[in-house]
Amino acid sequence: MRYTLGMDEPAEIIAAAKEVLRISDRGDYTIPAADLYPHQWLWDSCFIAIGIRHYDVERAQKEITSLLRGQWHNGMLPHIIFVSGREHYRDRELYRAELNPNAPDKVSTSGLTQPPMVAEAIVKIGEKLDRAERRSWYKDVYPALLKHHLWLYNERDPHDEGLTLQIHPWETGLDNTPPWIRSLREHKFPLWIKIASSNFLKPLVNLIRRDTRFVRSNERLTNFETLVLYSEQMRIRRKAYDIDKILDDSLFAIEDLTFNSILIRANHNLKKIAKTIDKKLPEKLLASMHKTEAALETLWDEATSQYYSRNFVTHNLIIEPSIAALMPLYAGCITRERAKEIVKLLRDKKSFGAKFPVPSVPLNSDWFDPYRYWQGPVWINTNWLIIKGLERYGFEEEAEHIKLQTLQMIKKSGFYEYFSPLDGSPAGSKTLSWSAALMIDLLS
Ligand code: 9WN
Repeated sequence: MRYTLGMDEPAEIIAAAKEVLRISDRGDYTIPAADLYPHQWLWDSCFIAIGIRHYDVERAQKEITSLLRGQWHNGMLPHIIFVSGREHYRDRELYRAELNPNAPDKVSTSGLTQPPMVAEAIVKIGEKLDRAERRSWYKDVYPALLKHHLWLYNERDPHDEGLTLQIHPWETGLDNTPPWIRSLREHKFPLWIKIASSNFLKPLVNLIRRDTRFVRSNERLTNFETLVLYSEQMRIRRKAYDIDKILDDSLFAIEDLTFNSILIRANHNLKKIAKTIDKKLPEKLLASMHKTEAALETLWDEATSQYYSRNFVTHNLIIEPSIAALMPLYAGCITRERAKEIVKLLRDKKSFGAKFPVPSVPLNSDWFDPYRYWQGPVWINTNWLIIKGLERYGFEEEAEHIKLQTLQMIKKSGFYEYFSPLDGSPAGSKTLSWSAALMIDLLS
């Protein structure tokens, strides 16, 4: 297949990446992968637009405006907009977003969100437009973007601390990352989860799972993790996505480091957009944005010299290293001293300094597994975020190294979902749209 083998020159790789994106193109939006992810996802479409803008700006704009059609009346951007038709009835049923009066009327969506990458995608598209076009593009999307940021603070920062909280691992985009699975294990689970994830019932659960029909089970979440995430979603659905009710009896409410780092960048981009079109952001929002940057520092742990996510309920840091530790580089608001500490982790061969960087879990973690989803493999979107962060702080050499190794993995195997950090071998879906789109961006 042209898009998996024999790619050498950048032009060939770009052509192959475009082909992957063409296959998953559904008109105004792109699905992440036809096998595993047949709907439109929030941060996927943002990364996809960042790639597509290099050869079709208008289509990249559509990728974003099609996301905005899913916006809830309260401003939330949902993490999935479902395709219609009977085939995917079960996916829509899992959410039943219409239980909440804020759900949109014309499209079916999830009731959760995902990291706020939209502002970055809008600005990156803007870079490809002339001044007048850029202003008109920004004017078109500004009201929805502003509404989304207002929602993030109104609903997800109830104590006005500056950090937003996430109510489900799917909201962080790093589904089974060790800090979440550890936090979820502290939960009391319905007995059926214990029974259903026993070895005895494994064949039955495997039969129901859709993902393992396409990808080897050792590359996906365990049955226990899958069932726990599923049961958390059902609990949130029972509360009809009402945040007060959800927080009333929740142990899983996390101030996620990756999400909040991305929010900080997004805030900068929102300010840029507002300035370009002569809009004044509300004072309260500006104050919250300011607080977020200061609050990020409260996630630093002196004893281990790294940043972590925090449990919203107990206010304790979750001392469980993962790729999130590197994301404050992307936030761009930390001091150079802190940035140097992060780079130390990246260089450390026992930690994140793998032959093929950057593992989603440090190599010396008990959780590390080279092929298991967010518990070890290298993902192209997190590499992209880290590269951008390193460049911002002037660590050009480190950024270039990650870029080159990323290119090697893609050249050898194609646009897979993730790769082993030990030898670069591929895993997951064979054609993940953001792997293709972000490769275009890195090569352009
Ligand atoms: C649940 C689509 C999405 C990504 C996430 C990734 C995975 C979904 C899943 O796929 O999550 O949202 O079914 O596991 O973890 O980051 O946006 O590519």
